[in-house]
Amino acid sequence: MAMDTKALIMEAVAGYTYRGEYVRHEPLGNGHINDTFLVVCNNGERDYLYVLQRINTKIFKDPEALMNNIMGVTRHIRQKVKAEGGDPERETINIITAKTGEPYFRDSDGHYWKSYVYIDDVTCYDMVEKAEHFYQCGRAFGKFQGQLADYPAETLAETIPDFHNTPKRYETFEKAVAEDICGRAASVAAEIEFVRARADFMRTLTDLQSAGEMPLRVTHNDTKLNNSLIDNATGNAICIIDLDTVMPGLSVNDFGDSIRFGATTGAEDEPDLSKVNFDLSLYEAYTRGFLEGCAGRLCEKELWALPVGAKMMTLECGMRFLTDYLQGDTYFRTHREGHNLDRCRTQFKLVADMEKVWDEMYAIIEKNK
Ligand code: GN1
Ligand code: MG
Repeated sequence: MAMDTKALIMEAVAGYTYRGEYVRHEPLGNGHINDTFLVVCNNGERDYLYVLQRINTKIFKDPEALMNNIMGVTRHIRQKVKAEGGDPERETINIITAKTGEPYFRDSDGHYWKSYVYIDDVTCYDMVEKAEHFYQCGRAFGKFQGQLADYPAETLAETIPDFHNTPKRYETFEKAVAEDICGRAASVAAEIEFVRARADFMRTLTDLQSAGEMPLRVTHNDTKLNNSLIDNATGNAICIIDLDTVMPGLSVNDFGDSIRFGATTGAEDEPDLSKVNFDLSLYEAYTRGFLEGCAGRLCEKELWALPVGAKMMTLECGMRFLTDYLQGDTYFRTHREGHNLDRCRTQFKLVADMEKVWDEMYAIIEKNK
């Protein structure tokens, strides 16, 4: 029989050499996939804080390859940070190896865990409170891409194959509609229609990529605002976290995923759509930061496709939430009835808003490039 989570957490804690004695742990963050905890230890003089995360292996099927990616990428970033005179303890995550010497801990139930040093005196925002933070977030994700520009991409495992292959995601969606295993399709006919009307658009980026017009880069692939840490003292975004989906990918998707999550007046799961509007000024703030962070590295085609990336990631994410709703909410963690449907609707509202200001989105890129 599976052991309870508390017992497994304690087993994982015992699998690491933390400084001081274990005091307590608590859930950390709002991730939809992995289980994340803050572990507090104390040596009689001060606390030592660690992040401990159980990897969801239903989704990340090869956790050892995932950890190899993270070890390689953080080692690379650490060297860059050192070379620039930055603080390698705070400007990338520092993975702790388990007592076994491996970069992960495997518990008696077969779960894989990873752990890293908690970075203190930073804030992780779930919604943009000040445009400046979003600008900072853009800079940090742009810089992240620069730091990994010379990373040997071919050594990275694809932790989730076809992660941002939107046409493939569309096929999966159509299959979910056809199977309709929960009998929910009829009640979301409008949302299904919204997706279908944009089926052609979904090929835009993959077509450019197949034609060799879009360079493959090392990308983060989950560039939500809450995956960047803002230093409380300086207000600068100093560290990019959640490196599970670092893989070869498209720069415009990294740009786009940030926009879908941050350039909005409502939360990703806001049930009241009147509160959810695409915010062009936030889009501009992020664009400025991202282009500064990329420091001239993006080619003309990528610059042109930035708005496409924004709409693509928003549409894709909404479609993924809808697919999960149709399939019985088995992928994203949900906290209430219809949670995935609420999430889907905010994304589609943002897509519709973007379509209304499409020309302005291009103009903002032109102005800032
Ligand atoms: C998931 O677990 P979290 O919150 O880091 C998902 C992303 C989605 C995001 C939507 C591996 O990320 O792709 O954009 O939810 N991660 C995975 O909020 O599927
Ligand atoms: Mg993630």
